[in-house]
Amino acid sequence: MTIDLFEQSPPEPWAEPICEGAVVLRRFASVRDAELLKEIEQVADQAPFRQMKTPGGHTMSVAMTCCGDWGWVTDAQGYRYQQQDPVYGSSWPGMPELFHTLAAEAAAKAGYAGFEPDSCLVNRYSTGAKMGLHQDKDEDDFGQPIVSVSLGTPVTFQFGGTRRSDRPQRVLLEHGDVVVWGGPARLRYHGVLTLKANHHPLTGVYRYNLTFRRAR
Ligand code: MD3
Ligand code: FE
Repeated sequence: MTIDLFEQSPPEPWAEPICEGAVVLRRFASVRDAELLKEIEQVADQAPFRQMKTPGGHTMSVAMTCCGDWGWVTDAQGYRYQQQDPVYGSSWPGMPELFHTLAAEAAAKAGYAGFEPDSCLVNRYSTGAKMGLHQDKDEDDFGQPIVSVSLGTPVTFQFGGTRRSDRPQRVLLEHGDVVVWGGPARLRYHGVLTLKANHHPLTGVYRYNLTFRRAR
């Protein structure tokens, strides 16, 4: 018997619980990675990545764009979802079928059948970018889960409690990892440590994160 090194299939995704209500589906998005990247580029052709300002006047280190019916924005007026891209005043690009399907399948796998995201925030981290501890609370219904898809270079994710002062646990998120957050995990503080200089064959220096939400 011979072992054929050229006919190996990619590793199967596997589920890793983080806490009650949160599960990492390791490599869940890997098989569709090139298509996902193409879709991100097409979204960014219509709605370019931009570094928005927080209500406090700081420019975010993460560059963002959105697709779907509702886009998440921040400016001097505050954080909110809106249907127009503030750069051009036009609607956000439609959510690609692949995005919607992937998010719904991941949610179902985590026990949230029927998840219908109406918003996808696309975060682009370059070396040195980070996201401080925060809660996602601009959505109407916290009963809806959030699905996040990581692509490109790895990063250490921080997952805290329901108070900012709760000491966060650390989870390494790598290319293709999908996380579903719902139920008791939905309002927990979370953030992303500073992205280290790195290279990924598909994304170069970047880490992308797609965050799927039901905004309304
Ligand atoms: C845990 N983005 O855009 S996604 C964000 O990697 C955001 O770009 C991060 O946090 C990123 O708001 C992390 C993972 C995530 C998203 C929502 C959550 C974790 C969460 C909601 C509740 C608890
Ligand atoms: Fe968040």
